[in-house]
Amino acid sequence: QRTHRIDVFAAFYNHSEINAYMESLVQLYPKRVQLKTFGWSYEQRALKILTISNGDGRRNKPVIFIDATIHAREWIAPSFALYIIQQLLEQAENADLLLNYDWVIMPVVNADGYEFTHSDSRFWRKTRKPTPIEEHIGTDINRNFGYKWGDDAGSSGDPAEEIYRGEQPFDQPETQVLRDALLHYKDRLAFYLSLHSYGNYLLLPWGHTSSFPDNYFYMMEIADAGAMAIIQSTNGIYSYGSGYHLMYPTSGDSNDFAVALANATVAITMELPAGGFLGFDPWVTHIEGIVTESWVGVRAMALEVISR
Ligand code: ING
Ligand code: ZN
Repeated sequence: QRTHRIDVFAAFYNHSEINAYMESLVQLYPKRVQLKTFGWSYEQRALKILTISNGDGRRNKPVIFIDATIHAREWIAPSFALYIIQQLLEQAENADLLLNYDWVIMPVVNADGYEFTHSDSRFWRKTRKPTPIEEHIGTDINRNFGYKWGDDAGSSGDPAEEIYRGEQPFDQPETQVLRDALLHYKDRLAFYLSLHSYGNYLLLPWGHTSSFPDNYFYMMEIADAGAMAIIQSTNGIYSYGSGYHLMYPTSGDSNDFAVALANATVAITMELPAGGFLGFDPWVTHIEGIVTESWVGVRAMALEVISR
């Protein structure tokens, strides 16, 4: 049958194109790819998660879990997720990454917001579910997780704000889906990577406090491997350290949740490079450079995780 192919460097793709592409991968690689709808967005879009293996039939390998598009306007993130999928499926040189690990990839978490950035408002960040205040729509998924939710600084209770945390932890269906997916892989989450833009940062836990998780120095070694590989390949510069110290305090984010409640050994929020007018909107002509550079970093981090 016809399979739909995506040229990652040629365009930004919307939610339904990305879902159709993932469906086509199931047809193309039936032994290596599984696609599961983990739930639906507020506007009833299917939230799909792709699992990639080498097809050797071994079950319950440790997992490298990658999500993108928690924030709608950060368009380079889903493009990079698609590029990672193609690298794992099509490039024989990446077979070492799949020998003892499965990769689980969710390219579009905030499906409604992402569609809205294509149809209406390019710089929308939040979901599209109404809030108690009629004129304000949307919640920040990365403040809606139920670990240290609403703790101190780092989120807002005001629906007008871009970092509005919601009325309750996990009151957004998209947050519930990502929570359930992470908990599904609990205790075999070797590496959780959340793709955002922008700023060239590798953000480690914690976001909610100035202190550090027990294995912070191990996480720093992983981040260091990624940053060093990137600087050697393109001279691209990444800073790495805890989100709290390097950027700003955040509470209720997915990174902290993954480590605290889903037992992720390493959690990194990768802030991809800026582009375009406002940082979130790189030109199509910049996609290739950004995703190929970023892959060098992610590959190096994965190899460092795998070598332990
Ligand atoms: N930045 C992240 C945000 O959610 C972040 C920064 C994430 C900091 C996780 C610490 C932990 O605000 C963007 N660009 O979304
Ligand atoms: Zn973001």
